[in-house]
Amino acid sequence: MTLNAPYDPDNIFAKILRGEIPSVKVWEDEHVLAFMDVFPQSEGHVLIVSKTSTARTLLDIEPETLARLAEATRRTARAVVKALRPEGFQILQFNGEAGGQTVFHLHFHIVPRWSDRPMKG
Ligand code: DGP
Repeated sequence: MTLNAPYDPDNIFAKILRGEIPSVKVWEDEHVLAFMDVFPQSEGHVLIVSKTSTARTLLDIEPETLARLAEATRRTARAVVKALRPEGFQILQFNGEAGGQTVFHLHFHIVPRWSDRPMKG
């Protein structure tokens, strides 16, 4: 799958956004949805997606939409830190199959980290 392949409206996150498959939502507004990752790399692993954009990767998204997504990611990270008290956290974002991306609807990961817990990802 190349970086500039067309957006597939049947990708898993598009289905989640349409309510066709369930997700555990942690936060949403009209632009953004934050939900739990089903294959968490650590406790509290959250994904953030745009509800309006059909960007597959960071290269496709409009600056204004990216700014909204980034701020929603920071807001959600604050809530995760408050709730779980990790010692640190990672913001991950993968682009293209060779870049580790498996779901081709642009998203950010928030992965809480503790020094005494092994890194799964
Ligand atoms: P990435 O490699 O950046 O494309 O990450 C995709 C993430 O999506 C991966 O951590 C697992 C997660 N994921 C895959 N399928 C589902 C699903 O059906 N529901 C949820 N909540 N997460 C999913």
